Amino acid sequence: MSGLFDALERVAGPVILAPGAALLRGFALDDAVALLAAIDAVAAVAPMRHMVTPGGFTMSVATTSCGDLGWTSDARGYRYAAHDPQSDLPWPAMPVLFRALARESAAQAGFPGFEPDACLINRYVPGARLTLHQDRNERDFGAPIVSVSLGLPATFLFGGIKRTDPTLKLRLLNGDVVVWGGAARLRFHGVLPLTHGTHPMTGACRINLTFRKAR
Ligand code: MD6
Ligand code: FE
Repeated sequence: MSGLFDALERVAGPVILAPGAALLRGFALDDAVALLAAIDAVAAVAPMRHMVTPGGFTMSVATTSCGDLGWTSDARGYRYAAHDPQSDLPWPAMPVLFRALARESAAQAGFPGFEPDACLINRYVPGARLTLHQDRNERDFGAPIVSVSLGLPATFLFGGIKRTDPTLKLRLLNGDVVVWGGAARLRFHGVLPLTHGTHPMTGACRINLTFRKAR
């Protein structure tokens, strides 16, 4: 039954979450196997690692990047950098499939012409979470963010422009895409601790890709 419901949501098109924010149920499903293979190739060059926040906390989520710029965090702050600080090598190139999926997703949600220069790859194991935050390290808030969920489901928190605004809880499944731009670009959001489970494609984890135009 849930399979049928998912399929119906897919043909129904974008679900508008707020002005500027849309959920594209299953939009990346046909690409999931190829995306995961490409993620493995990126992680072979730029391994997933647990970054330290400026406040000194080690993140429960493991992170790597591909594209011209990668997202990094350390005691000095959050920023985008052209090199992986761990190896001093440039981040791996963004796979063509990633670029195409990001562009098509953004267009579906009303943001044509999206050309991401950074893709942050996050891996969640059971218990890993992302506290409520805004994505504001990018130079230009005119471009949206495209977020692709793979593997185990997660509960996504979608808040308002103030940290204390009420949050909507959204279950994100393998192949779901969320696009975030315009009036929604600076909304607070986060991910609740991942619950235990195994997914046929990823095993005991969830992987999230977020595509950004960082400069
Ligand atoms: C995640 N995503 O879903 C984390 N940011 O694992 C994000 O932090 C995020 O999904 C901006 C826009 C969409 C997102
Ligand atoms: Fe975010």
